[in-house]
Amino acid sequence: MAERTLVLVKPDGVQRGLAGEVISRLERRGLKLVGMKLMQVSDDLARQHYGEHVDRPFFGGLVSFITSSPIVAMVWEANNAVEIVRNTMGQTNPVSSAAGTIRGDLGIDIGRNLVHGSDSPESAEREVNLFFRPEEILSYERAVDSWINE
Ligand code: IDP
Ligand code: MG
Repeated sequence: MAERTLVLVKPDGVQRGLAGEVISRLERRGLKLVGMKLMQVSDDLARQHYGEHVDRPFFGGLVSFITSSPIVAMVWEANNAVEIVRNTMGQTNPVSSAAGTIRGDLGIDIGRNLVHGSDSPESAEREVNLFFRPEEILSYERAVDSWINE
């Protein structure tokens, strides 16, 4: 099975009407969408998801931001999905994100950087399981697959 990764359109992205833009960029890149839902993140889920940052000064703000308004949670699949999504998103701080990336084209502030993408295959597995039940992730064939992967 191809690698899977968790992508979130954060509250700023949904509020600004950019969920479609994010989805479109990942679709056009060639990744396969295998799970998607609009959801309100609970305080508990936010703290689990961002657990690695619990001691950072921005943790409180990050949890209140991600729980402040709905997000779009997605699972995308491809060989090397984690790395491909990370480089499609751009650097964490939009100030240094390359033009052509989601954050580099659409954002200017590290606290409003529009998207989340898992940072390793191990994080991806943990995060996908946090946000999705197994039956919410679908397996299907795309007729176009042989035009995307050799
Ligand atoms: P990532 O989202 O690119 O993986 P992480 O270092 O995992 O970046 O940080 C998680 C999120 O926390 C970032 O996307 C950003 O929204 C927020 N964040 C990270 N560093 C800072 C900071 O210095 N100030 C404010 N928010 C930050
Ligand atoms: Mg991260």
